[in-house]
Amino acid sequence: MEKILTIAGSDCSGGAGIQADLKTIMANGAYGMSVIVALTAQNTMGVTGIHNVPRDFVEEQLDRVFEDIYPDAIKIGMVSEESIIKGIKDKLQEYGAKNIVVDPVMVSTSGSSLMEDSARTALIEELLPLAKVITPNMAEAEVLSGIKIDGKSDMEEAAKKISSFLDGHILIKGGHLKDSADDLLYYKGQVKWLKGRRFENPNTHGTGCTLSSAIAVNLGKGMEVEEAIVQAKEYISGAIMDNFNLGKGRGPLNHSYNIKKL
Ligand code: PXL
Repeated sequence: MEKILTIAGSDCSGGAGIQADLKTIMANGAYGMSVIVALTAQNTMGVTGIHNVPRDFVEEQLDRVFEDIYPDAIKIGMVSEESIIKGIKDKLQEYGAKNIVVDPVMVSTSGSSLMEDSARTALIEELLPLAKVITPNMAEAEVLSGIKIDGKSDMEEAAKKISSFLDGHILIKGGHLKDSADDLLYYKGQVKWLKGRRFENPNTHGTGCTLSSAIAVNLGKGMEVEEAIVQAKEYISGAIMDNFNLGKGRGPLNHSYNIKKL
């Protein structure tokens, strides 16, 4: 069984962050491990608090994972502080980590900021270069590229700009496009549009976490990047279409829709 590590923040309400990642990893048939870098106090209505884990302790967790159960792929999600980012980079380099997916989390689905401004440069300079795939949404792609995105051609421009930060693949998620929900996959100057379906379900808390974790599992299984993304989109579409409805705000997906009822 593939061993997948998520490095991310905890969402106590279970729909996003570490919790979404571990559920996704299990539902996709892999063994999940988690290095928690922050606790958040939140629910489907919003985030009220963030408590970061000190850099040393993030590094200590990474040491314990890598010295024992070496991950086949890694997903990095919310990392809100510059020092934590530097610690993660040092350790991933030390251990020669591979198949790294970076979800450059900046704002939650409910609209709360999940990254300190000072951490943005560190994310760009330290973490993006390690990634095989990065998965910004349109708002995150705007921040990373400095380009205002209104449509597909802006997405292509933004991806080109972002490609100066890494050799890996850039997946800009088009869920908020006006006339389609297609995602852009950009790699070494090549542009590919991946068809997306728009769902009426407003319950989308944790979709970014879920997609990036599913991609990591698929890379760990040895799939090529495009196939890993296409299959991950299939999984997430099923989890959204299940029309789960929990909480008073934008609710979570049903991560276990594909697992037989006991
Ligand atoms: O989906 C982005 C995200 C990542 N990590 C944590 C979150 C969220 C969104 O709410 O809470 C911990």
